[in-house]
Amino acid sequence: MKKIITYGTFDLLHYGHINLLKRAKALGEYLIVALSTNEFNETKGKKCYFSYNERKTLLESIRFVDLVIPENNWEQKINDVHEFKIDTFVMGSDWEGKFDFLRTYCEVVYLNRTPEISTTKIKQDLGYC
Ligand code: C2G
Repeated sequence: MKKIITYGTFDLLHYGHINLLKRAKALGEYLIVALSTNEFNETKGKKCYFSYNERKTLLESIRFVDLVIPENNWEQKINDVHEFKIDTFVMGSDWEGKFDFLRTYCEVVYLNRTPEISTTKIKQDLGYC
């Protein structure tokens, strides 16, 4: 069974995220999402609208997603790849090249980002920033 992992905040969940998760799952049979905790997001300079548990519930309801685990820090990826016996690490193309160090441990794939949608755009279009 080919196992895939991807990482992110997924707040506010939108179709760009779904496009990523759908394509990531298509690369194997089992998709793990490492979901950034609120505390980790603070270090990323991101303020979440939904709590970790709310974002986890949303992701677990997506048919492409098989398991959601916490992403607590930048350093856990190598351990995650070993612990979950990951075959392929996937991220959107805005992260192109940033995680190539993982090629020692697994396949690394960057999928094209869905260009026209982002949480920032949603907030701007709604007049919130
Ligand atoms: N994404 C996408 N298209 C968009 C928006 C996001 O393909 N229009 C992808 C991103 O490239 C990423 C995933 O969806 O692969 C999750 O996006 P974010 O929640 O913004 O993730 P980020 O905050 O970048 O956290 O350790 C990695 C970090 O946790 C990534």
